[in-house]
Amino acid sequence: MGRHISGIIPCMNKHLTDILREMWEIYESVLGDDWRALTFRKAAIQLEKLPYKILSMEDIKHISGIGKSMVANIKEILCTGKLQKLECLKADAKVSTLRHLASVWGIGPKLALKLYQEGHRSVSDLVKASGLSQMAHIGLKYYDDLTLRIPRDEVTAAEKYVQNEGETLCPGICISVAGSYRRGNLTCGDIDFLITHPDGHSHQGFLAKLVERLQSTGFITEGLHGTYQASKKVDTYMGVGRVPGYQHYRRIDIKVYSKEAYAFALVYFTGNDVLNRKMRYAAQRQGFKLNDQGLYLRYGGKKGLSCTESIPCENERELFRKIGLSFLEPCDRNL
Ligand code: DCP
Ligand code: MG
Ligand code: MN
Repeated sequence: MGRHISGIIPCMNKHLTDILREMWEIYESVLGDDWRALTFRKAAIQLEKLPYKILSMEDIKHISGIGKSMVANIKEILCTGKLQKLECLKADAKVSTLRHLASVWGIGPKLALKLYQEGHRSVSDLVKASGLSQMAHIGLKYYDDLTLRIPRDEVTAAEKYVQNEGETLCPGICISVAGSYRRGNLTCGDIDFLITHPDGHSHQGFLAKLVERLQSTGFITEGLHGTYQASKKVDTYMGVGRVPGYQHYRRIDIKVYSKEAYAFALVYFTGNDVLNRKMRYAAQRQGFKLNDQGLYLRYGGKKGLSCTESIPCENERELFRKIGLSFLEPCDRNL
């Protein structure tokens, strides 16, 4: 099913989904209303998967998971070609300004609102703003490039490049790109590197060395290290870089995990986030707590304490099985 979304089969229902996607985007990144965002998102993605074009309400009768008010929205779009709610939101000067401010990497709905209240109205005058995070400064500096989607072939080139540099630094290191790229999407928002070492110890301290190397070759131009906690089994870097031979600067995430945590990390970091939420619920139903580092047995009910040692999982299939879900290929994880 994910194939449709990744653009291999064109979407038959753009007349509906463009509007639903815009509502999703406004609720999520401007209004910070995650629940409403999710209802529009689910509907958009359901309709994108349909192999036929919806022309009348008859055509959506059999689709599950679309509630009453979403049916009303779809009916309105079919009849009028528009959604009044969206027209109102777009006509609202404050909403469109917030949307513009929140288009900067590192500026979420809350910060956008604060900046708005301080009188900021455009991305170009944010350089004068005080109290921006380091992330937002990077987002501003590379603003034009970071709003662009990344074609798949450029991500492939990035993966090869970093694999090569990594191998030179630490033979046997395992580097791959997860996220939307691994789900097979034709364009990506960023490049999500996931790293481990099969020997069980060489991953330790590798990230700092890799970042230093990638900075010296000019691949990474900017970035922030996450705070490393040995207890957390993960080392993180978020930055901006440019693949040799390519024009634009891109957002880069790098995460290094221990061999034991890798299967959990691979599933989590491949996503998508809706599947991650579904997997956490499934785990809960079986009496577990699941995160990007492990699967932990709970005692004392749903909200009870969980064990500190993870149940081992060699690979993704084993994890799906242990929480009672059937395995999904990465290309089928665009839920
Ligand atoms: N993730 C998550 N919840 C979040 C953020 C991320 O579960 N709030 C997981 C699922 C994502 C993965 O991490 O698929 C990578 O995060 P990205 O934000 O890079 O998202 P994608 O790679 O899926 O999409 P994009 O092409 O926009 O980068
Ligand atoms: Mg990504
Ligand atoms: Mn990412």
